[in-house]
Amino acid sequence: MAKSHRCGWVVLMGPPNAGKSTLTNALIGQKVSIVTSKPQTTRNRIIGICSEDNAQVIFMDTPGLHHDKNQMRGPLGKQMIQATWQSLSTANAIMMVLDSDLYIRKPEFLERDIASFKMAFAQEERPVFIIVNKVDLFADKAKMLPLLEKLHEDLPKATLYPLSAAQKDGIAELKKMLIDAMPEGEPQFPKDQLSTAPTRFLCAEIIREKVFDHLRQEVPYTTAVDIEHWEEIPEKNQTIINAVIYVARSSHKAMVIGRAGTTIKEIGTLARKDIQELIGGKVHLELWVKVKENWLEEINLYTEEML
Ligand SMILES: Nc1nc2c(ncn2[C@@H]2O[C@H](COP(=O)(O)OP(=O)(O)OP(=O)(O)O)[C@@H](O)[C@H]2O)c(=O)[nH]1
Ligand SMILES: [Mg+2]
Repeated sequence: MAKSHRCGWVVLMGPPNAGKSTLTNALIGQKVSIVTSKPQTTRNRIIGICSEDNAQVIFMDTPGLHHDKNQMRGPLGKQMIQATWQSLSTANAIMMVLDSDLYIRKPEFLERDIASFKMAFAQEERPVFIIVNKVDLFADKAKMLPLLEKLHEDLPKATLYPLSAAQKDGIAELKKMLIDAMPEGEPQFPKDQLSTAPTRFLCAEIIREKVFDHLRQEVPYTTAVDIEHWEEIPEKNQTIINAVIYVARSSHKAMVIGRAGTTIKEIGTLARKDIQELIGGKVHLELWVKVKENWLEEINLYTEEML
């Protein structure tokens, strides 16, 4: 291996719904982390690996940390907080991702949302990048100036970087900057590996993404997905997958199923399409909905050992 090879870890952290998972996927060039329009989608640390000839950058997408501690209660909340701060401790460089459009519309929310990060980064020796995301949402870029000034005041050593993760605008340049910030070192993963998450976990996540997309308000937050049966039939190039969507209440079960089963059917159709793309073969997907009032207390339903 040539001496100039760089390798290191980068954490993506920040408030919920800022676009951390969208940015992770854009940097990797493939979907490794689910994305929804609802906050607190990501529940675990998700690793995405970006390999180039002379560098490997390992990205850690983390759960968004809600400013209101009540929103992060219980074992699940605890796990989300832990996943985020632990990832920070192992990173060589830090990206804090922010929704620029939100703080341009509501500047008063900025301090509230970044207070804990500001504290954590105050004495930081490692490179910190503040990703000012979603710049596609407003045409007049001058609108960003007060936000950029405030961020510069708060974190003078950090590099401010406006971009649009959704439109992949500014991604290549960001990647270059991150590679330059990595220490020299050998690759830590095979160069064709994109994530450390097991395929079964990714499939459960895809189903959870569709549940988030199709259900309103609190229902997605009380659901978890478990793959119960996985059977590969090589001669048919087919995989049979049985998955259970756990809900906390029977009223939620009815909502997940929908009138005459329409909602669950749609969730299944969309999930199957994405899973087929992921595993590159035909998929027969069966979904079941089960009520498990205390699943939120059963940490093993949503904890995956990913490294
Ligand atoms: N317009 C626009 N929308 C974006 C951009 N990046 C992300 N989004 C949208 O913002 C929403 C949240 O994106 P995610 O990537 O799930 O955000 P996250 O920070 O991972 O959220 P949590 O995991 O819930 O903390 C989704 O609806 C995305 O499509 C962007 O650059 N522009
Ligand atoms: Mg996310």
